[in-house]
Amino acid sequence: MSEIEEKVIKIKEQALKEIKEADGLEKLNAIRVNVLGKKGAMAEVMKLMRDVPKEEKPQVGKWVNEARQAIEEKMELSKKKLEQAALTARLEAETIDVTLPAKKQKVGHRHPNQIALEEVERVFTGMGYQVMEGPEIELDEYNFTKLNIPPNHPAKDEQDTFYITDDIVLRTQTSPVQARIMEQGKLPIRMIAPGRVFRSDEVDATHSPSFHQIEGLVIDKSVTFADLKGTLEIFAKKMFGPDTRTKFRPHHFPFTEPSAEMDVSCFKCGGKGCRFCKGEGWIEILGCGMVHPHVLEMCGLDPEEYGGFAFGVGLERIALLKYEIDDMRLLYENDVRFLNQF
Ligand code: 2U9
Repeated sequence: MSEIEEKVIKIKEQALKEIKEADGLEKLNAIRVNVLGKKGAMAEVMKLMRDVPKEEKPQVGKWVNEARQAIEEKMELSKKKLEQAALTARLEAETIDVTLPAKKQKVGHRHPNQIALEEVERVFTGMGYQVMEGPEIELDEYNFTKLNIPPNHPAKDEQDTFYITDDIVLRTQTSPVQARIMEQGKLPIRMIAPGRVFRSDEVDATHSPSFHQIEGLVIDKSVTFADLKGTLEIFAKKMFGPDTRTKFRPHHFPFTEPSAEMDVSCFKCGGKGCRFCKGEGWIEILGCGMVHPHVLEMCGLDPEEYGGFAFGVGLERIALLKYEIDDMRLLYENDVRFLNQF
């Protein structure tokens, strides 16, 4: 066997072995460059052709070509196999089992105040009321004077009211919203005003310096106390269940005359008396009354022509009752272990 033939066979054997062992397309490519490339092993052999006698050249050429062909065929085969394997691996990695249950998205929870607010709003908008909002920073005049709370009235005491200046306060009630709407003079009025109010109170289980009220106002010709009672009875039944009974007790507010507080029969025991209602059978829910003629006048309405009723509920009080929460502070701490329960 000639030296050249030996070389060619060796290169071929070595190349076929490496191709067999190649585990990726990059390796295969490297073999191609090293063996068949311009500066590869076969090219080196071809350089030796110069010294081969003319009559033997065709034979040597044949060996080289056969070796090249064998290597290329093997390489092509190996390439196809590796490509197929890569494709199979990719498809396996990308396989989706469409029968698997969907991942549950974590969604937030509505705050109990928000749930209670939306419920109250639903009841009143269902009766044709509009929901109105106003500023939390108010003129003393709208927070107090126009609501028949004159200077030196005990409710204005520094202890209860956050003053910004002598004339400007953090509103202590949402009533100034209604006073402003009345002043606009578009009648009749059927509205509720929900919102944050501020009072200089110490924090405890039932008090906070900032809480929420929902106040209501109806102004029209010939509105009676019976309208007030009927409306608030419907509210109580929708809010606390159809068997809820209501009781009106006389009370006093500067902005209404006559005034009352409304109790509902305990929705836990139905009125027999239990721990929830402290044995009373009744739970105090809201304050209400017929708008004081003096308030109507100060808000630009003629009390001879127009009259109406108003009411006020503490939103936190409703939320605490409805969800049997015994400490108001839980509503402000935003502890997710608490909030997740709603
Ligand atoms: C205008 C005229 C009258 C609003 C009213 C109450 C009775 C009331 C309290 C309930 C618990 C406030 O959150 S609370 O502390 N409110 O009892 N509020 S009548 O009367 C108005 C409002 C606006 C122009």
